[in-house]
Amino acid sequence: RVLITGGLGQLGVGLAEILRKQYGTNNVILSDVKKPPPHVFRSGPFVYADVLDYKHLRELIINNQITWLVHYSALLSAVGEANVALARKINITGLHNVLDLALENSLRLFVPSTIGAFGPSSPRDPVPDLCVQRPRTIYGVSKVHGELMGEYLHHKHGLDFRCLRYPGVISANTQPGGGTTDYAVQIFHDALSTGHHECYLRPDTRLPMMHISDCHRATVEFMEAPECQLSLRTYNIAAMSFTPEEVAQEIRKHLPQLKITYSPDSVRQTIADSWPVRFDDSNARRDWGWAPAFGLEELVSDMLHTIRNKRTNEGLPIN
Ligand code: VAH
Repeated sequence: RVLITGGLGQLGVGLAEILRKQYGTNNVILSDVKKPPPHVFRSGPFVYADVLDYKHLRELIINNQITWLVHYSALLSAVGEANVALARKINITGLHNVLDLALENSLRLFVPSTIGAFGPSSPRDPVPDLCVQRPRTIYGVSKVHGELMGEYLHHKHGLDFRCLRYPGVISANTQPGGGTTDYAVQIFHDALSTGHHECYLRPDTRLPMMHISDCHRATVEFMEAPECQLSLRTYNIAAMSFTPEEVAQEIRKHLPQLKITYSPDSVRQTIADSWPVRFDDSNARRDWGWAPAFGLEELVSDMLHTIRNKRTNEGLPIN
């Protein structure tokens, strides 16, 4: 059975849907520290679980015979900078609870890392799997710590720790929750509603990005890969890198009237400028056959199509 923490964030519900198709609805349990919308309860088991409550998490894992744990609970980049104390608690103490429980119960543990695990002194274009990592956010620092702790427990005690460094994830039906790459989701909603997007990054800010279905497929394929194929425990995965100007241009092929104005926000611009421009994900491609399906063209047409349908179903006007 699979337990997903932080299940009500950008990624949990979609990942649960895919895993439930493969392993059965009742074998995938979503959890989070807030009440889910009704459709989440209808789609399969949900439990309240706080990663800071070690005893309750332990009870959940044992009583539900959990064998895989996907740990999505975390405060992401800009959100974390606005609440460093909470980010340190959730991203580090919460992580340690999960690591200890995974070791004690021999779980296969997936913890995501991020482009944010690199800093200004890392190679940026492209950034390899193994290089200097001196991130400048509490999010990045906690994610590097997660990579190091997971690999330490793997090498010392055989913990089946698996970690993918995600790019910015672009989704139509769920909100991103980090703040730095989130413009690349908002621009699609703005294009179909107001026709104008105000971007908090400079037009030339290039960042690695990925369509949410590629992100989910990479996670499942990686979790299912035989251990003997993994030469690393932490891998970069990539699909594309684009700037606000480039994604705006691609959207204009469908909606020529799209206006984009720029008012860079210094906090998020500084974070974005410290992150890699492109990922080198050749190890993931070689070891476990990673290959993205969505490039910028496919991403833009899928996002516009999905959001257009959503707005029509909700009776909202379309620009
Ligand atoms: C953020 N979307 O902006 C998240 C993600 C890699 C970026 O972590 O923080």
